[in-house]
Amino acid sequence: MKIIEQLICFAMLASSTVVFAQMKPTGSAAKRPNIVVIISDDHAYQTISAYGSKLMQTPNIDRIAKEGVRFDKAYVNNSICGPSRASILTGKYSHKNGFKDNESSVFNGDQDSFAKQLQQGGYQTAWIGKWHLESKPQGFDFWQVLPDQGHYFNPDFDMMDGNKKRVEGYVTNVITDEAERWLDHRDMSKPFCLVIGHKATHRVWLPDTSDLGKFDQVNFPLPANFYDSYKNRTAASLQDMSIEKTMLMGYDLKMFGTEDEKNRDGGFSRMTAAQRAKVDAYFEPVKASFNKLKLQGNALTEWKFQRYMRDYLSTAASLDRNIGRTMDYLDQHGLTENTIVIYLSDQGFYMGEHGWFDKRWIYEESFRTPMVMRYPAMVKAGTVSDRFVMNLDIAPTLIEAAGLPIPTAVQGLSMLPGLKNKANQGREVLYYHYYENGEHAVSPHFGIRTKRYKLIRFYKRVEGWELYDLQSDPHEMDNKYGKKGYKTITARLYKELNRQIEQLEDQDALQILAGKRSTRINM
Ligand code: SGN
Ligand code: CA
Repeated sequence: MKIIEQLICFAMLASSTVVFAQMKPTGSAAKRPNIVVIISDDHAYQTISAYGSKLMQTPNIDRIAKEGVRFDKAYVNNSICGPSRASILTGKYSHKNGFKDNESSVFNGDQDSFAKQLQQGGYQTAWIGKWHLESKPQGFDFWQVLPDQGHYFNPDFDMMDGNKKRVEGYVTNVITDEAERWLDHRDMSKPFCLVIGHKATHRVWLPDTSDLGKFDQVNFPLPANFYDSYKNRTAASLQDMSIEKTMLMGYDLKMFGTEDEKNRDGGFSRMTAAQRAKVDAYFEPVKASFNKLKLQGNALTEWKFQRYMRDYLSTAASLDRNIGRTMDYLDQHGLTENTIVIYLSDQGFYMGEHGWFDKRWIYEESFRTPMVMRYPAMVKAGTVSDRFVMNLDIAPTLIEAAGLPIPTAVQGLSMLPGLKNKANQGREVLYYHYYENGEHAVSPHFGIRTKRYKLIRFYKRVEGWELYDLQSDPHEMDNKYGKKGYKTITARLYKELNRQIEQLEDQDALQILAGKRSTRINM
């Protein structure tokens, strides 16, 4: 080869190496992990045995934790479905991604998301199940989503081609089947990212027919603060989410007054005759014995609590079993080693604490969410992490795991550095902002949580501050705001709150704190 030819050849080789190096993800291209994110709805960590729950066994969620990591301090930025999902997708707080509440927000799908990043980076992407973001999914090669909240029996799906599809069966089984079908037919030449959005365990809790009666022999203990008087906590005293007053005998607990009323219920009217016969055969005798009891006052409230627990946990049993099916699928197809599996709920939920069901609050039960992750290539089996992680960390974690650069606009932090190096403690402070001001009457609020304290600013429905010392008062019953001895810590937390708000550029909160916005509404 002449010198000149050699030089040209070398230049070509060098330039192709450069191009390859640019395209090549930071991890090994061949080894880019597959990703399965399973997002449930309203699943309380208090009911998961991996988190020490004695209420029921959840062997499959526990398995993810045992083979990977259990995050004990996982939180959400805004404890309600649509906003949490929008933050999971974008890695940004609600004020940045625009989806602040379920009442009026529509997700702007034109914005960036982890799905788009992965898709552009060569992944095949899919979202199957509950979506609840009001606009069509973008960034997915395939999607098939429940319209709005979806139904437990014989769910309808919105399909990519604009059609609707109804699938007979119980929603958690059906979503798992549809996810498996997609996995079977995916493009095997690419790594994949599949999000499975379960409807369970959202209100109103309807178990699969095979799980009816599963907890009938159990008498569930009342949480210590079940009979909360909400002393010194105005917002808590004004909510509409108590088991006593808000939970309905018919709609929620299936103790319908008349057959007509039951037939009009959307969950019941869509059952097949065979499904309906099984469901009726279970609930009708419960109703007959309840009617004989003629309960009132606390006895009635406690009966409702027991029914709530039974229905909720039976619904969760199917969720856990189906998570197991997805794990088995990975095993059977040789995908276990190179697939990241993350299980989380869109937020936490009250199982009678403070007398409540539902979510929304910055208080621990709803602010915290269960989150477990398996990633054999990086995470040591049986890891327990008490770092502060958030729903908005999912996007940067997945982008980084795929070897792609994390866009600068992402506010969440990748969880990978903390998993690689225990000394990396991540964030010290969590920032939260809840906006909705309708159903369940929870006042909008924002605040911060440090390792020990929580400072909360309520606005709009209630004007006021709350301060908790989580060390001495883990159940957040004793509002210390304005109390003697708390001046210094309040000033320090107030400064930190301001710092978070400025750093995260939450203009609404900034104006409220600066007193530039009248937030009071007439009640
Ligand atoms: C529905 C429920 C509420 C629940 C919201 C938000 N009412 O409105 O209890 O808080 O969804 O849930 S229901 O009568 O429809 O059951 S979320 O999961 O979408 O955040
Ligand atoms: Ca939810």
